[in-house]
Amino acid sequence: MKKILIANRGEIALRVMRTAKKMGIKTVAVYSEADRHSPHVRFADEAILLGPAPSNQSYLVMEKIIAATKETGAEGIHPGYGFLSENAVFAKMVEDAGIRFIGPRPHAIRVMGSKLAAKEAVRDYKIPMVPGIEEAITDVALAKKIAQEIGFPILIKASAGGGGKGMRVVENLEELPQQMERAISEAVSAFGDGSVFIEKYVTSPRHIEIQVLADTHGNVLHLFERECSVQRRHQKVVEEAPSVVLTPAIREAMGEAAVKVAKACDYVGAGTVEFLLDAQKNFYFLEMNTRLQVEHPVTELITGIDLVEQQIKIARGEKLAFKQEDLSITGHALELRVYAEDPLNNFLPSVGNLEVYQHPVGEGIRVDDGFKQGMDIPIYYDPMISKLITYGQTREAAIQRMVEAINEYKIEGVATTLAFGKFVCEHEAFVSGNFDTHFVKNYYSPEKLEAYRSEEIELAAALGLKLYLDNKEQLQAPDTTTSNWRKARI
Ligand code: MV4
Repeated sequence: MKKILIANRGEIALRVMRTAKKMGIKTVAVYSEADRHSPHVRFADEAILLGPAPSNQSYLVMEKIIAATKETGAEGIHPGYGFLSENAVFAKMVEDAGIRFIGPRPHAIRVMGSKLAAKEAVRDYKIPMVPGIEEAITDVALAKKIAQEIGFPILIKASAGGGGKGMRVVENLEELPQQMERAISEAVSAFGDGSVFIEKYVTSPRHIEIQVLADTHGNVLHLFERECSVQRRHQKVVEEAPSVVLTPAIREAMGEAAVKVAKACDYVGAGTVEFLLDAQKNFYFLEMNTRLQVEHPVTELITGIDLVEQQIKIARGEKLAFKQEDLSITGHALELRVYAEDPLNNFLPSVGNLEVYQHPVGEGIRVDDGFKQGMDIPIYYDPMISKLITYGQTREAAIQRMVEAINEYKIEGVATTLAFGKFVCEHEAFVSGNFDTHFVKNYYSPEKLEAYRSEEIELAAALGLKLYLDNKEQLQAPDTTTSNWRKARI
């Protein structure tokens, strides 16, 4: 592959192009009318306009992307995340057009796109799963019987689900019929597929995912875990690697389970296997994401492996150049997603002009972004401004770098989640590592953020005063007879 097209925008398009350039591969950007002046368009060797700003007229139009690939002579398509990245129809269309899809085969995307199909695919692989059923259910009487067998609380989940849609916790028999009806109708309207199933509800889990890489020669490896428990309404806030709670034994067992899941669907490329970890440290397979994830940089920092480079090499048909034994974890990495959203106003998107935008730079700091100062943040797409990734030898060092780096951002023109991110990173529960998927719900409120910020201002003022008082003596009447330097030597 000498030239690839990146079917995406923003930070991930840029991030993919950077690695392509490093590998000597030419890049083709695609863009919508809202993105004419975006960095990903400028960075690419060539760029093709897709159409109007709404993604269903640009980034989601499969035929236009295939046409742009043919027109420019690109030999592969990298889909990034979101948009068409987990669309099996698109992956098939790309293949049929004689273009390499830099990602898994349509079969793996299709199987993992359905939770029930995924359960069926891994059935013979002895993967730990939450107690529950493996077929869609419509009959309320049968659902009641199953719920009683499993024991309340139960969770009704949509097979086609994602982002928590079509998911309902049921505490007792009485509320089951209504909740089931709601889950089904939500699933029908969101996915056009009303298939739901039942699982035991794991009440306070941690969300831990394993990065996998699989080549076309049957080699499958894992690159350890990412801890993604800190999320807000199924939107991840802070991700880290490694997780503070995994012992080497659990890590190995989860890694092996993830490799089996990948094998069960003939996976090729970079993928992520999601698990729940309960309070007793039992883990259960949830689902597999068949794309490069937003939070992949934390894995890159602790393993030293460029995941996009691996994706491209795998798509070229190369064998993985390392074995499981060659991989190890060095240091600790955190990622904070910085959004143009107002944490004091229910995280309402705060689109507008990035009048001032300066991000931190320095050792142990990586910023993946797709904006420049002066640009507008369009209303049409995800309002993520940048990903702030920090690295340190220890978790404490990575957290400290994160807090310092947050302080170094200068953003004006839109509200951001930076202060919320700092609140999280300095929270006792986060620092101690003792948290689960309910972190934000349990510990965050706009009032707490306000209190935290005024405390911070008071602390800064007190520190300023102390410094002033400490230095006052020296700052006062200059001693003309003996310099301080001379005094220090005496
Ligand atoms: C669960 C669960 C508890 N018990 N399944 C949320 C989205 C989808 N990927 C699966 N999800 C969950 N499945 C059982 N049996 C709790 C969640 C869940 C969750 C999982 C990971 C990260 C954040 C979450 C927030 C709420 C619920």
